[in-house]
Amino acid sequence: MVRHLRAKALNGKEKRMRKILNVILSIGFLLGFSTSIGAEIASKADKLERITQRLVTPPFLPAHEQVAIGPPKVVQVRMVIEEKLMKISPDGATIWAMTFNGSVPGPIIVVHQDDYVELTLVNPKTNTLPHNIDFHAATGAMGGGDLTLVAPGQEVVLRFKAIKPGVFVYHCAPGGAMTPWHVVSGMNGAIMVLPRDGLRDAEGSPVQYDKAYYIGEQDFYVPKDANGKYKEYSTPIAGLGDMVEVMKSLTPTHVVFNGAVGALTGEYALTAKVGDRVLFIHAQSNRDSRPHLIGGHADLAWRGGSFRDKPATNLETWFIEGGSAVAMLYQFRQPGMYVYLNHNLIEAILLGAAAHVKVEGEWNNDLMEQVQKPSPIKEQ
Ligand SMILES: [Cu+2]
Repeated sequence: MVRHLRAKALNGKEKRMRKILNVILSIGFLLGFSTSIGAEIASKADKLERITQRLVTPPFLPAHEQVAIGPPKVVQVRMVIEEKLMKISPDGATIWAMTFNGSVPGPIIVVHQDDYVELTLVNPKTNTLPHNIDFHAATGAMGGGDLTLVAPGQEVVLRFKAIKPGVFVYHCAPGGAMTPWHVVSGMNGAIMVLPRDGLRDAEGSPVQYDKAYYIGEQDFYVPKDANGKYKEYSTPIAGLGDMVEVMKSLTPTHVVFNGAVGALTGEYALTAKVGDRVLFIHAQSNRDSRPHLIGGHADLAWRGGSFRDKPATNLETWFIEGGSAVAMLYQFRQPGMYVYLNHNLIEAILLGAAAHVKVEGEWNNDLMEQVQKPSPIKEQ
């Protein structure tokens, strides 16, 4: 699966380049995007109960209630940014992944509408670049991006109120070409803001899920050398120029689920039992996608990710506008191996955007039966 390679030491030239880049970024960011705040209204968060949410590695979700218990809370989370060289495919391609908490995508946060998210964002001094976070679920200051830019060796605390229920992406957005570069280097994730009284179906009746999985779809743009071999770099910044050229072609070399080709297939398959209602949260921070479950359907799909809207029903394929997340609920009715993929089949099969769901249970011949095995054609 994902193999982490050891970073090579920075040489003197790269150290100087990094310092210059940091200075340019900081100045540009302050001049170009700083938020001017006039009179201020006090936050009501100080009076609320505080809880800590322990974030977990995708495709899993942190422990959470589907229906909120009690009044809104302040949900404290901590993310540590990690730059690391990751192998993303059996074809040998590697990328200097920029990660929240070490994974591509970053961990999913789960709260309820009107809760406050209080994030401590840590950029350890072992990193080489400034980073920040833009939450599509937040209101103001570039989604929090203006208030969270941290250089290596710094941490920052941002609190925002989750006023809209739905699934949303978050991503790093340090400004200029840094923003798409960080996003396609893996620096993105999702947050689910549940309605306080839980999800509702198309008729408005409460609906619960038995399991939930979080899939982060990632387009990668890995440069190749003159012989067509994937290039590997000693630091993230060393690959910037080459990678921007591949990015500008708008042709990804890899499109994967959860950080690497095969990260959710075979022994890493998602699992369910016949009868389970499984919520799939699927995010794409940069490009469009069109998820499909081979052999199943979307019983309910919250298009655009808004839980305030009625879900669509019984879809064969649903859509993700680049820069958003979508939630889909499906009750498995038949056992076996399902493929959950981006139904651009070239992206799914040739570039990597596919997952397996292994479902256990009793086969229902009423839904499907092989009436005759393959056999020689009979004379009519
Ligand atoms: Cu970043």
